[in-house]
Amino acid sequence: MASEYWEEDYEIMPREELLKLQTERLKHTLVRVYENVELYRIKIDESGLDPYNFNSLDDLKNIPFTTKDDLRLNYPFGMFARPMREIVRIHSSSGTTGNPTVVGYTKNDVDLWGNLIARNLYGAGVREEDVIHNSYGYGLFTGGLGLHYGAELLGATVIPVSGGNTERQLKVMADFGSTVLCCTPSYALYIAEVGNEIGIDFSKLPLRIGILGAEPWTEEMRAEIESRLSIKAIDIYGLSEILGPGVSCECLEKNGLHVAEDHFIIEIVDPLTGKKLPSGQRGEMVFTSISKEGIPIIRYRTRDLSTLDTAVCPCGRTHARMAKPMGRTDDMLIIRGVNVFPSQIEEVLMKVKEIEPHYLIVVNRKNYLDNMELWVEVSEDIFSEKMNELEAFESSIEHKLYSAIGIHVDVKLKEPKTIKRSIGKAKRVLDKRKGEQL
Ligand code: DLL
Repeated sequence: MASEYWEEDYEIMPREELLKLQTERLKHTLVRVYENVELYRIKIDESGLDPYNFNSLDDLKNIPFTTKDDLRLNYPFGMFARPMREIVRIHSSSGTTGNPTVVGYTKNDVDLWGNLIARNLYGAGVREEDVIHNSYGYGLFTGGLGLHYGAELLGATVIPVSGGNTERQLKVMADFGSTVLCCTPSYALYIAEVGNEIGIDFSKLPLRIGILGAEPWTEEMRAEIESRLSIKAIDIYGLSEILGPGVSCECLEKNGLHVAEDHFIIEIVDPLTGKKLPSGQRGEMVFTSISKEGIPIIRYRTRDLSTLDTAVCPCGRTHARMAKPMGRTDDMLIIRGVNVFPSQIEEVLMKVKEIEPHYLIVVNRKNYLDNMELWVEVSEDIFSEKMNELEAFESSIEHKLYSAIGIHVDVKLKEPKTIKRSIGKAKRVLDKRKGEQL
């Protein structure tokens, strides 16, 4: 019988051995960054650790965090640990303010990345026979090329369709027999919507798996995508500063994303104090890369919130599972003192069957008071049938939201297709308090 794992030796390695491997790899990484990256020489000196005599994972917590600002201040290549002649690829992630962050990969890094993506795809049930429809954007964004190399390494057929021109995507999908769709969850829904409009019955297509990520999505959104596209939807996570996609991914159990712990150390810290949280508690994920050469990163604060489970998964893999990341510390809205994450709203909305999975949260401040509107589309039928009951329908959703999050949200039902669709990461919040405009 063929193995269930892409790299059995590592994926089901007993945790004790895994921790030994992490210690060994971390030690090498610390020496490398100490000798080659000024910022890390300063941080490691500050911690009082001797990188040449490092032998306890527990000491990692003494090294100060790395933040997005560190990368920005060292823009573009100041944190590279290898000379440019060894860098074979550059990616970059644009922020809303200031310099983008820039990351560089050596040949070995590109190979490592491909291997991790192949591991993710294999764990999600993708095989050589599959035809991979890669709608993640190709370019400086890590999604397109990241998935591409891994899919090729696995031996599947890759269609590098990238994002946009959705009708053409659907033609390609139907004509070429795509079996695996890679894109953001919001784009997957848009593909489903356009497909329905042009009369495609997804249950008749060979499409069977979705490798979806790059933005938060709820379990309710997963159910919607699975039923509309007739696929099994798998969550993949990553960030360019650490690698790109492939830092973690769900297996077929769909119960947490396995972090590639043979290449990354994950810590969960209290976002306010920066202190490590007891196991199982929700906090900010902090990652350290222990195999990368181009731009190794020590204790990177992701701002993404999650919990960690180190119990062995029913699939047999021993790598810890992070819960679906449902928010970022900087996504959290504070509305009249109450903390709200967009994902909490999505969770409530997706349970209302008459509405479409397209919404926008609009936050404003009037007379010194914050208010939150929720624009949400209703389906074509409901809109024409229930015109005069719309108000009652709005208040019923307002009630549901109030009982879930404890604040009043002004629900505004919108006509079908009036909320902007996304081909990449969806924008769910318009914060007029910060001067944002439609
Ligand atoms: O989004 C890498 C990626 C590409 C991941 C394709 C998965 C698939 P960045 O553009 O640097 O990299 O954005 C990273 O996106 O810190 C999270 O806030 C968010 N994010 C990524 N994946 C997920 C996910 C890519 N599965 C930022 N669930 C991260 C929730 C996610 N949020």
